Amino acid sequence: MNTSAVNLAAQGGPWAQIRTGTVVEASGTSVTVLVGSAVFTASIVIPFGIPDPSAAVPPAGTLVAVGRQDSSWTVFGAVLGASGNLIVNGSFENSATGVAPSSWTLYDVSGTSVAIVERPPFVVVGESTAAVSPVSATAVSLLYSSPVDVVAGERYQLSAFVGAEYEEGVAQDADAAVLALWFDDASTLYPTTTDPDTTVATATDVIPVPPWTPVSGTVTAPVSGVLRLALRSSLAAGQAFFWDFATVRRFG
Ligand SMILES: [Ca+2]
Repeated sequence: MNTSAVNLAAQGGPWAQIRTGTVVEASGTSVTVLVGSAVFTASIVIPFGIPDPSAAVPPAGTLVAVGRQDSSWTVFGAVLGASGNLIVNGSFENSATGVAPSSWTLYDVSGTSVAIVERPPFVVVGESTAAVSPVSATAVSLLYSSPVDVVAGERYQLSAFVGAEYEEGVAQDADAAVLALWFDDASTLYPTTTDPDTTVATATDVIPVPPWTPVSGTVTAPVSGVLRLALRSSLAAGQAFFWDFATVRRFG
């Protein structure tokens, strides 16, 4: 797991710092939040006059503002003006096991890969994940999402979780990345893009799942057109990736 983002997220200002993150899981009066490439537990500020504290707990997927002082993180509330998840089937629940995930497209950058829905016991959200594995000796692939209409200058948060599976004796050095792909319109497919791909976040030498490795970051749309989130898997024989909980949100 890339720990530099963890260190960055925990780096102290003179007094405190504010970040934007996505709620991964809500439990009681605390939540698990994904910020950058770090996942941590945060407590919640309850507005005065709320009789039931559990009503103030944001559900999974909510974009929230979190603040840190010393070692404790606190969620102040949902970010108003932020969109919900703009891509279809980001949790890979909409297809049967063993078939290609619906609303996603696989592109072979090099070699040949296959992407199918699997239901392992260690999902992030729901019951299903997308499993990507190489057919050739080595392979680099992009599994990219449904289209999202964007306006130049708007900011987007892209995130996903990846986990690796390695056969016995195989090097544990598979690399993952989340990319933003830019298109003229919703019907154009990769590699017919309008702008260079934006690498939003990377994870090198992804560790065996569980635990999952979060991969997330923000991007500003360079043009008005269409954005698709892409999950890049760089794999060799005996290596495979699971992907889950992919999101694209507009904010700011
Ligand atoms: Ca899922």
